[in-house]
Amino acid sequence: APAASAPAETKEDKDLIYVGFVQVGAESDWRMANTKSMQETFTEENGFKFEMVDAQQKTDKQITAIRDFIQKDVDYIVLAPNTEAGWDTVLGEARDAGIPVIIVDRMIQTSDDSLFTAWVGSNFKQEGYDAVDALAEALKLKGIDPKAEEINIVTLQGTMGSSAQIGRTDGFAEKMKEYPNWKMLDRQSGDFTQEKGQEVMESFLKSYPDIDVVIAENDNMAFGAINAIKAAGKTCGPNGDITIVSFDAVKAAFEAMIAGDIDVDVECNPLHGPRVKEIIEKLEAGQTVDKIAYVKEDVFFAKDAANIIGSRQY
Ligand code: GYE
Repeated sequence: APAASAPAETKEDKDLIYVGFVQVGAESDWRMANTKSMQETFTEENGFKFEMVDAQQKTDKQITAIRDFIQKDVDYIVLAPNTEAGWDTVLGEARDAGIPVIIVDRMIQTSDDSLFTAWVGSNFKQEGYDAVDALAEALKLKGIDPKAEEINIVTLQGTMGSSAQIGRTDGFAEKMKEYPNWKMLDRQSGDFTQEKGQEVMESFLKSYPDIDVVIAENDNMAFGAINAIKAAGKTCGPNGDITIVSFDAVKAAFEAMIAGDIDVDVECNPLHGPRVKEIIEKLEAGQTVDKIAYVKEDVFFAKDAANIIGSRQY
C-alpha cells in the first residue's frame, strides 16, 4: 500500500523570525506596492512568520497594533508611521519588552533615538526640492519661462502631519523662493487618496479661475485632480493649460504621463521589503546596521515615460 503522504516540509514556528508589520493603510498605489513588497519578502520560505495590521490611516490604530504585537511577543516590530508625532510612550513599551522596532517609509518625531533600531525610507524634503526643479523644467518644455511669468500654484497635500506631507510641502515651499514670480494660491490635504484629491481639486477650481500648476503630493491625488480638471472643461499635462507635478511615479502615473495628463513625476520607491529583511538579517547575525538609510530616487518627465514604463517595478 502507498505510504501515507508525509506532511509537507514546513519549518516549525519556533524557527521562524516573527515580524509584526504596522502598515499605514491601503490609500494609494504606492501603499499597495509597499504592502506587496513586504508580503512577498517576509514569507515562511524566507524564514519568517509575518503578520500585518492595516491601520486605515489612523495613528491610534497603529498604537493599538504595536501593543498587540508586544503582547504576542513578536521578534521585530516594523512600523510605517502614519503621522510623525506621539510615538514615545508606545515605543518605550516595545523597548521595555526588548522588541526591536524598525521604522520604514515615513519617520517619527522623537528626542530619544534609542526608541527605534533603524529607519529606511525616502528623503521627502529632497523630493520637495526636486519638485521645484521639475516644475521649472516642465514649464520650459511648454515654452514658459519659469522666471518671468506669474505662475499660480495649488497643492494637494498628503495626510497632514505625515513626514511624506511635511517634507514635500516644506521642501517645495523653501526652494520655490528661488522663483519670486511663483505664487502658492492654496494648499489643502487630500489625505493621499484619489477621492479626496478630486474633491479638493473641485473646490480649488471653483475658488481660483486662474490655476497654472497643481502640485499633487502623491499620484492618486493627481488622478483625482485630472478627473476634476477634465470635468471642469479644462486641460492638463504637457499640452494642456494646467501643469501637473506629482510624487511617487507608480505605473499608473506613467500611463497618465503617456496619456498626456501629468507633466512630471518625482519618484518615491515603495519596495522596502528586501531592505527591511536585510536589516533584520544583519541584526540576527549580531552586525550593526545604519540607523538612517535613504533610498535613491529619480524624476521622470512625460516625454520619456513611454520608453521607461517597461522597466518600472511598481
Ligand atoms: O507617497 C503616498 C502614500 O509615505 C511615501 O504614502 C509614502 C506616501 C506615498 O500614501 O502615495
